[in-house]
Amino acid sequence: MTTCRICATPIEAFMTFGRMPIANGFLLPEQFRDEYFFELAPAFCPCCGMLQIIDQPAPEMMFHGNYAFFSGTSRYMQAHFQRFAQQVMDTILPGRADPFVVELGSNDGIMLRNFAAKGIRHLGCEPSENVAAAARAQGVNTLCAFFGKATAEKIRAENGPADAILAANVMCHIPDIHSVAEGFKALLAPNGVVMFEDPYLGDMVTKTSYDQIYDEHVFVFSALSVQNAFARHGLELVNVEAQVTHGGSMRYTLAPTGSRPVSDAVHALLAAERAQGLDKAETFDRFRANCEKSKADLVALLTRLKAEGKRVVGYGATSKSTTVLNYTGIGPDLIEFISDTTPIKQGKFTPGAHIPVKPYEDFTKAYPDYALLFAWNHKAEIMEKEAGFKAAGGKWIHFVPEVGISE
Ligand code: DWN
Repeated sequence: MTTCRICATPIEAFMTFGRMPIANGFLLPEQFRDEYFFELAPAFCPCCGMLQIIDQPAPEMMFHGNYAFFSGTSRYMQAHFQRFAQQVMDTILPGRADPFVVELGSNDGIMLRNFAAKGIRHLGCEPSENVAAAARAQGVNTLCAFFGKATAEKIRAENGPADAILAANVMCHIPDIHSVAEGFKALLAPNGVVMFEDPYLGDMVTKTSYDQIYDEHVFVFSALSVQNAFARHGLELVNVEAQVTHGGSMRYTLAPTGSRPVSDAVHALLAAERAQGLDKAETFDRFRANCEKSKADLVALLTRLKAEGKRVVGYGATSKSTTVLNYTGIGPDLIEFISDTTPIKQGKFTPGAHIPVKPYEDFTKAYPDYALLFAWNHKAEIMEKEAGFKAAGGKWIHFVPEVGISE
């Protein structure tokens, strides 16, 4: 029997997306034969409200020296993390002598470089060596390690307590939240805070953005589940701030229980989540039905376009697209290639579906009739730069919040 990773209550999957490969496991033809698959099945814990996947591949299979996702590929995300860092500098660090900031999963240093530029003591803790090296090359102090209690104690012994511990799109990747929470307690200064943001369950349910569920995302958080997960470790949810990034995210602030007032925003969001049914299993039965409809609609649309002789390519070989492609069974027969600006993905094939990934220039040099926007969370940035595609008569296919074609 499977039990909840947070509260050990027995849980069951409410649906399965079927056999899934490693979401960022872009590969070459000679690797197809040995490709790894696991069953991707989400479950909701009726006791603590945590949405989680039943099985997750070992961390070393997902995060390693060839990790394919570099945060700095989006200009909008660079600006977002500059604002996040500035918020910490303006609201948390003032009045502290020689403050120290730690970031979990600091990737290529997209956030910490803002602290480095101001001469603020900082340390990134990043398990994938290649992205950690990219951060160091930009002057961002980076330790190549998974974060947990032992790592936190080592960091504290060498640097002293942290005034702010940050994480963006990282906490939802870590199955052992309890070890991370103990790490926070070991490392945090008594008046320090933890601030982290991740894709938000409320948005995922509203938009049927089932592609947020893949191997790396072991959890999809709500305020209810975050509050429950950390309260047992003496950490209180004291603030929440909605973010537009990654298709709808939430920034959570935790502090040692009783050390800071709980904001009105926390009370309001908890009430809104209960009203939305994020504390009820039935909500996820409806979500499953919406996923099935989205799948059928997307397959029908692409099949029709193929029958009409149209060229369709994908835009953005996201991790999320691995769930979409493998759940729907869409392959190279329906999508000619996926264009992506990340060099490490180019010339390879998408996990499981084996659609070629080509450089961005392949998209612009011969525009297709239709582009399926896998990187839908970057829509504003992409639309800004793709006026030429539209002017050439190209059309966008979207699948969030529902399947359709935009002129
Ligand atoms: O949590 C995670 C999020 C933050 O990042 C990770 N588990 C992995 C990753 O997820 P993702 O791959 O779904 O993230 P993105 O940011 O949606 O990926 C965008 C992809 O699209 C990248 O491969 C870069 C590419 N891209 C592009 O080709 N042209 C992106 C933009 C903005 C563009 O203009």
